Amino acid sequence: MKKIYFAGSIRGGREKAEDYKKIVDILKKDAIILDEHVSNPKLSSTGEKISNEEIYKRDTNWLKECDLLIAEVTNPSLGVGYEIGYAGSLNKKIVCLYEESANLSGMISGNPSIILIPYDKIENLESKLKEYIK
Ligand code: 6IA
Repeated sequence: MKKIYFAGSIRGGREKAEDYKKIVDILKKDAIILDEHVSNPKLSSTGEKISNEEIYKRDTNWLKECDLLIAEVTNPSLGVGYEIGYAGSLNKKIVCLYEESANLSGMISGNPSIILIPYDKIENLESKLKEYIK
């Protein structure tokens, strides 16, 4: 099974946390998810008891290990943007999911090597995602 690093906003705001969970539940059927706790709605923006140094080290190691980065980018997050740039420098495949109404950064929407998947409802994402995880 492919290893997927899932990225979603934490300190950038947890408004979409329930949707991150739904997305990870879809992905988990066919892949190993690294950094799954990003999708835990119970993790607040003041969240986990782990130091910033440990977060950086653990997450950059997972990014090196993953086959694919899937980021939900509706809610802008400095950390998610950093992870996308980091994964790009490692030549990892990158998929960005976002609500159609999102005002996406040009650094994401203008990057020809990022696969962009706008969606109206999470339920309609499953078939699109399957293409990339198989
Ligand atoms: O800038 P943000 O916090 O929104 O960045 C979110 C992204 O950075 C996520 O995709 C995560 O992979 C990573 N990240 C940031 N914080 C954490 C974390 N604990 N645990 C795991 N990954 C993280 C944060 C706890 C903290 C709020 C006390």
